[in-house]
Amino acid sequence: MKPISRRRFLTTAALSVAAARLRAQGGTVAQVSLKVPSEAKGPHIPVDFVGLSYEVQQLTDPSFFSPGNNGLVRTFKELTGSGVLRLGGNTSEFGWWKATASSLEPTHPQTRVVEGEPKPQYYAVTAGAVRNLAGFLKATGWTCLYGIGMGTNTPDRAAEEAEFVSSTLGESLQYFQIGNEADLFDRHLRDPKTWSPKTYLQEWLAIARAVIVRVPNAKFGMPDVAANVSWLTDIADLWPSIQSPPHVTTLTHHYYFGGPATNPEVSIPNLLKPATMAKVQKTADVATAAAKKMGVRVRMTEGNTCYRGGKPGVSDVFASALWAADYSLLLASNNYSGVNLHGGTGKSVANSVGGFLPGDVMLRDRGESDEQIATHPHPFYTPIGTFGSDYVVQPVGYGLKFAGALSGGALIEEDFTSKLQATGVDATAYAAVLPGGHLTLVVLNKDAERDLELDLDFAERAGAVETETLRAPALDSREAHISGPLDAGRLRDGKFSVTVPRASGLCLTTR
Ligand code: BDP
Repeated sequence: MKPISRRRFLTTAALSVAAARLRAQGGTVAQVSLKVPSEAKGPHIPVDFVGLSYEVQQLTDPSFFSPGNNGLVRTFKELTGSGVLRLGGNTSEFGWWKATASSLEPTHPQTRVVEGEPKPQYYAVTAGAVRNLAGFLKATGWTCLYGIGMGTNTPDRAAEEAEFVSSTLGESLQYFQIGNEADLFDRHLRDPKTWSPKTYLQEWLAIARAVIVRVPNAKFGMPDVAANVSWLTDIADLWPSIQSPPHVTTLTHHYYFGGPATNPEVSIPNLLKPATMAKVQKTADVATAAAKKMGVRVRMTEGNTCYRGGKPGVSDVFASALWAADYSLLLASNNYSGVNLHGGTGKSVANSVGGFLPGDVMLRDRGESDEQIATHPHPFYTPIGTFGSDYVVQPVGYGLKFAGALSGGALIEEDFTSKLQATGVDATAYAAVLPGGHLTLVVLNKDAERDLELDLDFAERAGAVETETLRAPALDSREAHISGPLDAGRLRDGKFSVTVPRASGLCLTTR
């Protein structure tokens, strides 16, 4: 028998104590051996994979996305030094380009008032707000996907706005998006009898062509559907029939796990269970096939745990951090160019969903006082919470940041997740080789009860091991912490053993 090394003995001893303690608490431990090859044959994750999504309404306060808004600049940089800010949301359909102080608001939008959709009220976007946005992007190192409305816009107004935005944002502008969730326009903005991917495409082309007249090198992402990814398939099928098509770089869709807050299906166990990610995989299969057909990238441009502003106790707790990390990395492994989780100020999102957040009604019904309600982030799902003049990264934001550890890397094509889940543990794992050659493995143990003891085999690799953890006292704690990187020792014959406690994430790097 091979003699057990002192380190291995100490680690094993410590683990047995931990395991015994856990068993005493009613928890269980699963032991899994994983081989982690060094060859990265999977998709390359862009350095700027991680992104956020905000409402266009946010631009009505030009001091928000501004280089002088130091707290927000700092918090964006805390999430990632190179992210992508997407501006859109339901309020983008009601944003109007106010070119000069004397520009007149368009006549009142003719829409049907529907619960959960924005009220017919316009939001002015001014040159000052766009100039400040340019400064904000420079200060943060982020780029922008800029949303121009379609629902109540005209090709002329859209083109005028695009011209100013393009010249002002310069290199910080990745592309324009025209219209938000057009697959839902039949609810309140268009005639359900005639609205379809085909009629959408006609309207979209009229605006895109008007934009190209003023911005000849304009790039676009589309169709930004809410959920119906079959629109991507339809568009990819229709695309070859378009003469001199505009330069579309990305097919886009949104994703909300469920909603609204009153829906009992929106729960921590449902959010974290493997079946949830199996559904995400199905959507990704449809979206990536359409993108491949069109020869473009695919991106999830707006999403989160629970639509209509999120659900307290699910969207604003640690479970959402594990969900965000897992969701983002699953999309990365499907070759998505990025993910933008939606958030912003409470007012902007309340405006986007008809004036109030169902989660607030829920808390009031439960007897929470206004002071208690104010301690929750608004909207409940926002990655960055606004509390007065303070900006605070929320659990879902920490999950996104944690997933960002693999940005810039090339994924190792190995189905670690199936091996982990074969033991009955609700855990997933992704590994990538990063520029510089080091290998990083992210393990997300979403299981509420079982710890994971991992015996990792990095084959012929040698070197030091560093670990970082994503943790909180419990899945329903309104907090999340990333600690590390800590020096965790060295690989021995390419091997390393480590425990990933239930409800936690581990990011392990071998250098
Ligand atoms: C999306 C909308 C966005 C909303 C969000 C929500 O695009 O404007 O804020 O849902 O319901 O569908 O929370």
